[in-house]
Amino acid sequence: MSSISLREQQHPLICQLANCIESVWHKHLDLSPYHLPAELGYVEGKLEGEKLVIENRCYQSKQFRKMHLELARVGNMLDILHCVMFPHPEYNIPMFGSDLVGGRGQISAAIADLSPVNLQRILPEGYNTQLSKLTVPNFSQPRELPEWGNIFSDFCIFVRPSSVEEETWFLNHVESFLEIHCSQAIASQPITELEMQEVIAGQKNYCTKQQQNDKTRRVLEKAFGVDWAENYMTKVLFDLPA
Ligand code: BLA
Repeated sequence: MSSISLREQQHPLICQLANCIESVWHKHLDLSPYHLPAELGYVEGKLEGEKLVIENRCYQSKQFRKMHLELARVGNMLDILHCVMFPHPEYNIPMFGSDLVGGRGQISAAIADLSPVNLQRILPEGYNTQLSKLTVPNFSQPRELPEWGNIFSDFCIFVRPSSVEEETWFLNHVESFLEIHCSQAIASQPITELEMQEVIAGQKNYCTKQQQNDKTRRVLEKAFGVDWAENYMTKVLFDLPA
């Protein structure tokens, strides 16, 4: 099954965001394929008797070591979009991350951020200027970040969209993040070896914190087992540069 068909079966916001992400990527960046570890591009398992299907699309570009878009579906119960753009550590640019989790017609978690990768949690000036100009939509159901969520910036959006209108606000806001990210990234200059060490530490901290997301881990463990989940979370979802 191609990922177009999985996408079309998923919640409309997931399908729209997946299309949006790929179209902004194609518009700004010179993409080449990124090969995931063998056997992990398309996977199927069983979660409580329901079929869990995971489909991955992965690219790289001059500024980004790995641009990962993942769609997952558990029977008719759970629809997931997961996306992370990992910059090459020779660029001091943030990590874009987004997760949409929903089921039975309702998205329960919609999160997107451009997360700083230095230990002081400061975004580059150009990002700050551009992001500060965005109008933050007035979502009726904001959500509380978990403890490990201190990696996210002040611009992070984490909500339960309560209507089609709010879903559109979320979609448009993430599109603005991606437009800002791609244009800032293209304009950014490589950093020194010393600065690179700090960026690598920041990316490592980001991944270590994301690996503490028990809600993601539990879904993967129940479908594929503890060892498979650990491998997937550390080698596919949140791996570190070699
Ligand atoms: C929440 N992630 C969740 C939830 C589930 C998953 C079931 C709970 C939904 C809810 O509370 O309403 C599951 N997410 C998955 C699975 C995958 C996935 C199985 O991506 C497999 C690929 N998560 C990310 C990224 C971010 C992220 C990139 O992968 C943010 C940039 C955040 N997901 C995130 C946060 C929560 C969440 C902050 C809420 C966690 C909590 O409330 O404890």
